[in-house]
Amino acid sequence: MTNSNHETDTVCLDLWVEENHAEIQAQRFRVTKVLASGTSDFQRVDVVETQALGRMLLNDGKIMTSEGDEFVYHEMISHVPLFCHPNPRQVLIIGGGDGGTLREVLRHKSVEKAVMVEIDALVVDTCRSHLPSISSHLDDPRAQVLIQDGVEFVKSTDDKFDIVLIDSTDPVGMAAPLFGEEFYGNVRRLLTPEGIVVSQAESPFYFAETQKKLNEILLSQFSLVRFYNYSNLTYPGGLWSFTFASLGLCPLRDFSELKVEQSGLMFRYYTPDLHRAAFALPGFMLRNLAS
Ligand code: SPD
Repeated sequence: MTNSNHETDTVCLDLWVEENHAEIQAQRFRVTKVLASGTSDFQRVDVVETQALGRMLLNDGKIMTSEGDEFVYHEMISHVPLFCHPNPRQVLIIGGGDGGTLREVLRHKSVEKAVMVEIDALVVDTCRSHLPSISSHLDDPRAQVLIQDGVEFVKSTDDKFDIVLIDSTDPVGMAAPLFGEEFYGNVRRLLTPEGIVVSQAESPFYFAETQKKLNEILLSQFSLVRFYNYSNLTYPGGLWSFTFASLGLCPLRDFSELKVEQSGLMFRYYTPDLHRAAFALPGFMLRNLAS
């Protein structure tokens, strides 16, 4: 851009990422740099540097994770089930291409093998290059990273797992079957007798119908189903949920605070008190799930 004296003006870029919810509201983050943008057969994948939360991964414009608050989600999806199971050795992660869940799972010494099944190689490659603190354990000797459709994997594998973690995007497009009955029937088949499955379960404020449906599907497959909540900065509404479903193990009765202490691990969000408190649900959510 030039002025009448032919001097160069400074062009000040005012760049933001904006994730809108249901076309009626949105949240924005100021972007200082675009680090990577690409399109795969499945989606558009971006990593941007934000002023507020560091580097941020977006799939099709939806915020997946940020350096600033990823620890909340990744600790809560992993340590809640891993500290309830008596001896978690084999872990399966469906989705989770950024590697954050894998990183947390591998902090547990009992874990002999963690298989991560991510459909989109572009997500894994982009996070490897631009989100090193999150993707740091993709090459761990105990990790097996498969680029494959998780729905097909659970249908066809004969392997058994103590813990299955569904680290999915929202239930639209290719992720929709990850919220379906057939999928959970197959997950159940893969579980060892003390097996636990934990799933990304959206927001109690904005996705009450999704939570209700997911609860019904899980109850049709598992003898114990509970929801638990966490607070984060990047997903719309702040308060989000996971489901905990098992063939018998209870997230409160079978939770071992001693195991947390003996692990010697230090967490940024997860604590034994928070583990228990996360299962205390607001009244509107309890009523929705019971209705
Ligand atoms: N609305 C976004 C929900 C995305 C949950 N998955 C995040 C992946 C982090 N590993």
